[in-house]
Amino acid sequence: MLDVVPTTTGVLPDIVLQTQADAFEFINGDPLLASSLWVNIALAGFAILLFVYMGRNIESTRAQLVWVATLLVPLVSLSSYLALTSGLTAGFLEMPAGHALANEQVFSPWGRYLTWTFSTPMILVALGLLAGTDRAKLATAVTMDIGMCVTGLAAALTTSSYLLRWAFYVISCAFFVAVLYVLLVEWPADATAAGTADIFNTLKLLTVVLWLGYPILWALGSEGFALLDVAITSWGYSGLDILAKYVFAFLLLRWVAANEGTVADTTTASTGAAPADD
Ligand code: RET
Repeated sequence: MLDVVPTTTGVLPDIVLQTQADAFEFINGDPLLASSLWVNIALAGFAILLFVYMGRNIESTRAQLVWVATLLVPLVSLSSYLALTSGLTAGFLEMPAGHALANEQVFSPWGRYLTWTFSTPMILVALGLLAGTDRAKLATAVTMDIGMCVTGLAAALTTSSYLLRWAFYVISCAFFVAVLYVLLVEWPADATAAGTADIFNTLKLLTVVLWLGYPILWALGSEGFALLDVAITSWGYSGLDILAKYVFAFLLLRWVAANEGTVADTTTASTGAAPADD
């Protein structure tokens, strides 16, 4: 539905796309954009069934915890992509002066940044448990990660000032640096002590390389310098999601299912105590 809105500046178009149904029609009327979302809905559904099956015989508390955290990744993803496709968490924002698309109604899939707040901590919980880390480092990684996602959401939603959009972006990057520090410096040492270094280092590399793609894409996409169009940006995120979520989770679960004893015996880094049921 198109709404007529009064404008005082004369700069804004008189007809503005703004309802949930408008977002739904915009998305599903563009096959490239729509497929970037529907492919992930299908993959998330498949991953949920596969991961439930892969974890069916896992018995120890710690390995079950890794499994549940991993399973939550496609569960959140399914909800996230359904919310985007329906137009519930996507809309149109008027970009501020200074932005390449200033004064235009730009499609914004802001729900992505919102739902990363729930999915990325699960990835970190699974990795931290695999590395046998302690609660302080786990809490640091998770809270810094949530800070990264929420300020990323703020960067995407700020329409009053171009400068402030980038200020939120820089703050989000600062949170990201803290996450990278834990992943690259703290947890590898913990994983070596826990006897999970091989799989941890593979997953760490996958995670760090893929996660670095997200801020780059944000900067190049329609939210940032607008060098890439909306559908290409969306496919960029969807492609990164497929690797950073489903491929990552599959490799992790396959290893956990085959090496449950190692995960169950993992000792907490700081205390040397077996943490399985703490
Ligand atoms: C944003 C923009 C602001 C600066 C930074 C970002 C980083 C995002 C990352 C997202 C990872 C998402 C994953 C989702 C899986 O469900 C918010 C793009 C640093 C790293 C792995």
